[in-house]
Amino acid sequence: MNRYESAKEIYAKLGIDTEEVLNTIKNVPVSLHCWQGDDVKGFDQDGPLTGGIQTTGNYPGRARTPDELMADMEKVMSLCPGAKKLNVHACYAIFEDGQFVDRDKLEPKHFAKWVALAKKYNMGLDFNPTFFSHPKVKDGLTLSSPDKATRDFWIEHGKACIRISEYFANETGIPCVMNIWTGDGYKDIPSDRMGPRIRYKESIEEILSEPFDKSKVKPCVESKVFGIGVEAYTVGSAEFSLSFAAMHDGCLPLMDNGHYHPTEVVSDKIPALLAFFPEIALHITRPIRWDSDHAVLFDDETKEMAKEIVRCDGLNRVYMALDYFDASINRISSWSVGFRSWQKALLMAMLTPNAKLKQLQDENRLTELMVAQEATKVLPFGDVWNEYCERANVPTDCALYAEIEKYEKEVLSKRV
Ligand code: RNT
Ligand code: ZN
Repeated sequence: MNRYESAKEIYAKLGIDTEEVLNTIKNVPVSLHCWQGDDVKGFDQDGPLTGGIQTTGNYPGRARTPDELMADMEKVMSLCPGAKKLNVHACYAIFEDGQFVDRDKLEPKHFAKWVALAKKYNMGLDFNPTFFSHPKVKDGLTLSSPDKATRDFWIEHGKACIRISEYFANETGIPCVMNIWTGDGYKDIPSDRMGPRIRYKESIEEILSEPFDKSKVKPCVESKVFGIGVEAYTVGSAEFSLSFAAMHDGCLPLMDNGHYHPTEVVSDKIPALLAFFPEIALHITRPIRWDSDHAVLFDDETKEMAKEIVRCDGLNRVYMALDYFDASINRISSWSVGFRSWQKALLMAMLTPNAKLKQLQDENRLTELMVAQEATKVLPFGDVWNEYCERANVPTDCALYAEIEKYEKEVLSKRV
């Protein structure tokens, strides 16, 4: 008997059908972020990354053109099991023959190549207006700026992005999650905390007044506690974003697990939000001491977040997207280790006897619960993971690095 067959028997004794799990997980879409490949630069400007986010490192091989970025993403997809969506930022617009337009004038045609890539793999697309790295960010503010012309420019950008999101949904037949995040805030103590928030609220409301089909476009608001150079105050705080989503039908809250105080955990927030919202969205990242956006690993909190989604029967209610960017290591490795780690976390969550564990809690058999939860950690998970990789025709963990090294040698190292 091979290792998978033996693992299958062990899980079957716990009431878990590994075949059913393998058939389920491969169809759960996870959004793959294009911005890991080029250090969040985009194609529409040549300035620095702003908005309180930062990439560190200068590992060779950064994608410099749409073709390079798309080739890298195709490589990553070939290394990762599971269904994918493409997550694109507005700054990744592609202008043919130098026909540049500013962000308030973006049109679906500027993203036709992204649609073609998505269609090639039967994937959906997610979208993000880009409210950073642009000369019209005035004094660190966009949608919450006291300057009306600045707000209006960014509102027009948001509306253009709704139209593009709907185009993505129409082209692919898959709903498009459109996430609104701004780095708006102040480095030091502000004298008015409410004014910017009222303006932010009204600006997002104006964006959402653009007509769209709620079954096709899923607008989200992402909160954040602080950014680099934006330490004292962020306009889109947790309370702001959660309240906004709660008060606006069809708008989803988006939680990024790098955006909270370090002892807060998004795993605990997932069931709290699912008790109220029909749908929520996540940015999955790995913060070390701050929102450092390291590649996601198969670590405790990653496992815990996936467990909550599965336990809450939330696979159809939680839009999952990766969001991190490490420029200090091979970017293909960062992308694929992160995607694979989230796949592992989902798989492990599905291979957990959740109903039995819940029963122990409800019967207050808490000693037994602790022992049982520890026992699940050493089940032969790795054998099912390897089987998943083999069936998906992607490398197992031990074979991954050789593939990455080969691509670095043949492709990335030539980018000088
Ligand atoms: C920044 C937010 C935001 C960005 C992307 C590029 O802290 O997490 O989601 O990372 O939109
Ligand atoms: Zn994020």
